[in-house]
Parts: sequence; C-alpha cells; structure tokens
Amino acid sequence: MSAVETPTPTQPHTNPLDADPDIHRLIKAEAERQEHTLEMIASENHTSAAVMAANGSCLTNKYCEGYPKKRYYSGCEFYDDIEQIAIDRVNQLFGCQYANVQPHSGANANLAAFAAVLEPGDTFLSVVLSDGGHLTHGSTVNYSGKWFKPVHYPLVYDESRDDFGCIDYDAVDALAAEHQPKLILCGYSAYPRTINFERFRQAADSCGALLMADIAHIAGLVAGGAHPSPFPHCDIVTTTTHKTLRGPRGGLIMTNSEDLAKKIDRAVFPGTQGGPLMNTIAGKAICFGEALRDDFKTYAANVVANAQSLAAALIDKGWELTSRGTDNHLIVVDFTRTHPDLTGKDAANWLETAGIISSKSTVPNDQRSPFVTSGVRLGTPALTTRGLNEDDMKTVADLIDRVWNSAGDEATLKAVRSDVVDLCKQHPMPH
Ligand code: DSN
Repeated sequence: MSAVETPTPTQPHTNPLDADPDIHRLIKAEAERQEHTLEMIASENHTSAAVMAANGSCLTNKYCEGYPKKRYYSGCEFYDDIEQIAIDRVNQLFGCQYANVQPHSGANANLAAFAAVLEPGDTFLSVVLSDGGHLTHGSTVNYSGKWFKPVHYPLVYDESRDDFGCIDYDAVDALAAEHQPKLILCGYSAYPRTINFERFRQAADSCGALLMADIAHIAGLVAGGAHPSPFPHCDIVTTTTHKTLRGPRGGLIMTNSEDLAKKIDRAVFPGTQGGPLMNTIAGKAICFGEALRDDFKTYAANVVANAQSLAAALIDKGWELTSRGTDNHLIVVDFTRTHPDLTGKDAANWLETAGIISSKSTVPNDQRSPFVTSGVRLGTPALTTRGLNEDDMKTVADLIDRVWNSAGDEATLKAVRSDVVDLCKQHPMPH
C-alpha cells in the first residue's frame, strides 16, 4: 500500500495577502487612509487587533446552521463554545436573559425582530425617518415599510420649548391611542439625545404594544454606563456590534422573555438567515469581553465628553445643532438657518477633501433630498478610540469651521488636510 502523498506546500508568504497583490495593495491603501484621516462617521469605529484576527481566522471555513448543541452539521464542538461564550457575555454586559448573536447586520437583526412578532400589514410606530430614523424603521424602499404599516412620530419642533429637537413623547402617546400599533420602535441613527425608555414603556402599555429598541448607535454607551439601559423597559432590543460597541460588523438581538427568545431564534434561523458567520461571532465574543472591562466605561464616558466638547466649540463658532447639543456620541449640524445655501453634500465632500470623514444628514423638516440634505452628522467614537480628548475636539472644531467657511476653497482644504495629518500622527491607530 503506498503512503498517502503529502500535498506540496504553497509558497511561503511574508504576508498571506501577498498571494493577491491587487487586493493587498488596496487593503494597504485603506489602512493608510484610516491612519491619516479623522474618522467622524458616527456609526464607525476602530476595532481591536484581536477582533480583526478572529474575524480573519479559520472559523470562516465552517457551516454551523442551528444553535449551540442543536446544529445541522458535524464538527461544531468548538463553535458551540464560541457562540455560548458570546451569548453569556451579552447577557452579562446588557443585563438581559436571552441573546441571539447570529444576525449578520443590524438590518438583518431588525428584519428578524419584526418577523418574530409582526404579521404582514401590522402597524408599528417609529420616528419620522428624516428626523433621525433608520432605513429599516419603515422606509418605503425597505421591507419594513413594504410589508408592515409604519406610523411615524415626530420630534418637538417648537423652538420655544426646552425639549426642542427631542422625541415628542406626547405625540407618541396620541399616535399609540389612535393607531393601536402592535409594536413601538425607539432607537435612532441621528438622534443626539438620551432616549427615555421608561416613557416609551408607558406609551406601549397604554395600547398593549410590544416595545422594541434599536440601540445600534448607542450600544457601547449603554454597555459602558454612559446611556440608560433599555432593559427592563423594552421587550426586544436590537443592535449592531461595530459602532460605539467597537466590535466586528454584525448584529445582535436581546430579550428577557423566553417566549420572544424562541420566536426570535426561529426568525433569525431558519426564518431570515442560513449559516451564521462564526468568525464574526468569535469577534463579537471578543468585543463583548472587551466591553465588560472597566476601561470600556472610561471609553464610553470619554466618547460623550468629546461629543459635548465638539458641540460646544461648534456652537461657539455660530453653527447650529439639532436639539442644540448632545447627550451621546453624535451631533447633527443643521445649516438651514445659519448657512441656508450650504448643503450637507458639499459640506461632507469638502471635509473629506480635507481628511475629515463625516456623513451628510437630513435634519428635522429638511426640504432637501437625502442625497443632498441640509446637515452633517459627526461622531466621536473612532476619534476617542485613537485617544483624542476634549481639548483635541476644540482643534477638530477649528478645522471643520475653517473648511466650511472656506466654501470649498482648494488652498484652505489643502492646508487643513496637512493639519489633519499632523493631528493623526499625534494619535496613531491603537494597534
Ligand atoms: N448606516 C448606519 C449609520 O450610519 O447610522 C446605520 O446602520
């Protein structure tokens, strides 16, 4: 009997990506871009080397449909442990009893949550989308808006009120009474203020609705104690894992109800997804472990302090913010009154040329389309990860102010670009 032949080893590479120079070149270029720009997209962050290593590990090779100890494939022993560690850490971190760590994204998490508790045609309440909601909260171009019936609640638009720009909780009550929704959704993509989950619970109880929070943006602040927890007030909580929580790109659904947990598990798999991304679930487990450490509390507090410092500096320079400030990790600059000719699109493009990466944003009562907009959303999670502090935020506000006041002047953008690179060099990427 002949011996089994050993396969010829592949050529050794100094870096495995040398095997594909085209992609390697682009990844290196992207690393360089991240190193030398200020990342101020409120939904982005710089995750740890450990998270990235897990995400790029051999775990990507495996199919694991099902849940721990209930898989459809053999060979899942280590994956059961990884997924269970992720679940246990979520429960500890957010103070809940059940977690599904398999959603591939926040959009998938929201779709599965809706599928778990709503029937086609059912009514739910969510915020007016241009006031800070998300595509998956009932947009007409998303299945949440095609399959279900969203009714949108407003912010307080009366400038004489102290809660100008905050959720209009009385309007939520009134719409709940009028429409008897099956579910009320809170949690937003461009809302700078604290969410009063207790107040939403009262509204939900008044009409017998379930209360769902999408905490994708604020999850890291909740985990780090810098924003109140949606538990015990909410029935279902969805989130992404890659924003303030600083993990790999992915989604997560949590609940305290055994009955809802079963429905959610079925809605994720087999309802809306197939095989879970186990490499990403390992990255999520690492991120949850990192967020359980005391230094994550400091990080979360610093994210908020930095956003408040940035907000104060921009207000000092005459820029207006929605709700006139922030309680969390983001601000939305509203050009409507102070610079009516400036669009969010131009403002974000000029910042990008200068090395400051942001996102255009609709503002309450925006008359411009979502492709143009009258505002820019700025966040501090990524800059805080790089170690920038409240004083640095004043410098960043100066840079932004110079860019916007220049009306896109090329020489100014070039000069700011150079100052941005200097600031980035003082705060190298933390890995
Ligand atoms: N696209 C994300 C954001 O920027 O807020 C939400 O999913």
